Amino acid sequence: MNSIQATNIVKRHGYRMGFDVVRITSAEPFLEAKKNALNRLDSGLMNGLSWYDKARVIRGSHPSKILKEAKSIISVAMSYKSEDSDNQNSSSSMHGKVARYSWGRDYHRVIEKRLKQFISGLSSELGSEINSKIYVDTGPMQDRAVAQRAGTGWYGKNTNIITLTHGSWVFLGQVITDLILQPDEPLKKNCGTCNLCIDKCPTGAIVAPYILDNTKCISYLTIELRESIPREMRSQIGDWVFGCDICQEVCPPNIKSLSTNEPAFLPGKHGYKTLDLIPLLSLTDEEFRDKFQGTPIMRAKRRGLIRNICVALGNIGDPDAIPSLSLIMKNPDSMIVEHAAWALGRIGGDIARQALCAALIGEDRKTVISEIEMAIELIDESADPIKL
Ligand code: B12
Repeated sequence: MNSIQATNIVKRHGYRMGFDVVRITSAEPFLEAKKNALNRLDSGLMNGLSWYDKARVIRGSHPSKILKEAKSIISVAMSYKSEDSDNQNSSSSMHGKVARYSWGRDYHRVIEKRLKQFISGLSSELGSEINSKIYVDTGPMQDRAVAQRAGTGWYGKNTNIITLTHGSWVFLGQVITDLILQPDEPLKKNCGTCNLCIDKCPTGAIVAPYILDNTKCISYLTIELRESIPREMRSQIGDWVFGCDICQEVCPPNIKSLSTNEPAFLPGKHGYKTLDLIPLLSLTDEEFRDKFQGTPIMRAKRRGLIRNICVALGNIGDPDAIPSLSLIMKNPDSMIVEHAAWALGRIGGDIARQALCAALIGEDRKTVISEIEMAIELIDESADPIKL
């Protein structure tokens, strides 16, 4: 069988397995992506992700370091865009938004499993064992660089890969193989003069076209960051409690993009589109696991999610949140208490102030005291008629 026939079989089989885009690139090193990623690291724009280091970038830019006999890479994209069905079941305003990629089941597991089935089916069709390495954000490979070179999509200015059919609402995966296949060309498309993602990012995280400052991205702040969210960023996070989609929601190619056919990514059954915030504040570790097992939300961990919920409640500003936030002020975890204090300060009013003052009694953690004092100050400032 020649490489053209093998390529046709690979693509046909890939589409049959439910992937929305299936393209091929060579296993040559990704030198441009390596340079860009190393620059990003050097400039501190990937700070906060300790696992994203130089060694990882170098390894992920050289497929032959991962699979010695690598010849081709099969790049796949799978849509996670569902129709905007609403799974809110309460009329309260105290809901937080969850990024679309986590409305369903954890994509790493779903796509990795599908790619394994794809490879085993392909081996049978081609009549020979395939040497392969599979990645779906599961290792050092630069998933977007592979997708760009294979023509699976083009780099948007928000750094996301945008496909022709399904926009950027796609997960990316790839199989590095020893198969000799016909490589596709990169797409001849770009974002032109559109800067909507840059203009609409509330934290200014897209510091220049194609360059994201990880430390400012709401997705990083609400998912990856394990510590306190910097004070100056909190008010810009709005009601996002896990990830953020603003730079994709405003992106024109996403508006008419096709929806997913994959039931695992539909909301309601496995995951959540929005979260009813108040009940989550009192979740135990076990309850957290029961509710979010198998969804990407597990990554934030319970304490990260509670921290994010406090921030969202502060931004929503509904005084009905005060009793639950006051209870959280007794939490032994100072990070959580700091964010609850901040939220009470933002909501303001006498009852919030009383809760903050009560929490000061017997409190000896410096960071907590300082956060409570700032929150009280904020309430006093907004109540001071001279400063109004
Ligand atoms: C680290 C990481 C993050 C970090 C940092 C994001 C970032 N932009 O780097 C955080 C936690 C913030 C994050 C957020 C999100 N992530 Co993420 N993340 C990753 C991860 C693990 C590595 C990405 C990476 O290497 N970044 C380093 C920088 C240097 O690479 P880059 O952003 O791709 O930048 C390239 C371009 O800037 C380009 N470039 C530079 N200059 C120029 C100039 C021109 C003219 C051009 C054309 C290109 C160009 O070169 C760079 C290197 O290739 C990948 C999985 C993986 N293993 O690859 C998923 C991945 C990128 N994430 C993904 C998703 C879904 C998200 C979110 C949408 C989730 C959400 N809704 O909250 C957001 C999107 C935020 C955003 N605008 O990027 C998907 C993206 C799918 C897609 N369509 O692109 C990936 C590919 C996972 C997957 N396998 O599906 N993520």
